[in-house]
Amino acid sequence: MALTIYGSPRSRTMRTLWAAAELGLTYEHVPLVWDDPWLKSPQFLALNPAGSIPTIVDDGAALSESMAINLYLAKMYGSAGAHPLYPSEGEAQVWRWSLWAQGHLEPWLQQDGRLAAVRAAAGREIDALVQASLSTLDRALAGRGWLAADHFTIADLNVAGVLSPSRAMTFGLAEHGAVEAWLARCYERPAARATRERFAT
Ligand SMILES: N[C@@H](CCC(=O)N[C@@H](CS)C(=O)NCC(=O)O)C(=O)O
Repeated sequence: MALTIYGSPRSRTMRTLWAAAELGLTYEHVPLVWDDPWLKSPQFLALNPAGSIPTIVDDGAALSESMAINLYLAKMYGSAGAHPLYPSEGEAQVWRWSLWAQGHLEPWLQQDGRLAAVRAAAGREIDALVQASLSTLDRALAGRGWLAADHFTIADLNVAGVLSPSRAMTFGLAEHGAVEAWLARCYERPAARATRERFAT
């Protein structure tokens, strides 16, 4: 296996770096930032026509989109063992929560500078959408430890990677106790701590 991960840890690439740590993968890291002109070079566009990060190349095959990358890595390298990151039982729930995170959480939380005007125009509407999604997550987590199985899986990582402690701090989780406790459990994991320390985020 020869894996290259393109993307700065101060981007959505952080969730892929965390997944790689959970899986114990070794990789070459190319920490391109979101506005690096090389992302729009013919060489990089051949890897990812969107010219965005994260992008990976694994044994010569390129893949982009953070959720797809994490699902691929987890399925390829994390399907075995007693508590697999990619569980065979619960696979559909892994897809469901990963897609939910990108469809129903990330659009309201992302801090993309180019969307500043859109966010300003939307005003408090976005707060209501964040709260509605957090209520969904809170209800799903009530009485259970993890989203897709009886142990931590890539579904938890993908949703927690979108939410993140720093984003959670901006709106608070006091009214969503199950989410607050689950997010703490996710980020207390050794691989999460090691990744954050390694990349100092
Ligand atoms: N849906 C994509 C979004 C990727 C994305 O927009 N990444 C940002 C950095 S976090 C980026 O590369 N922006 C530069 C651009 O799109 O030109 C994913 O989850 O990977």
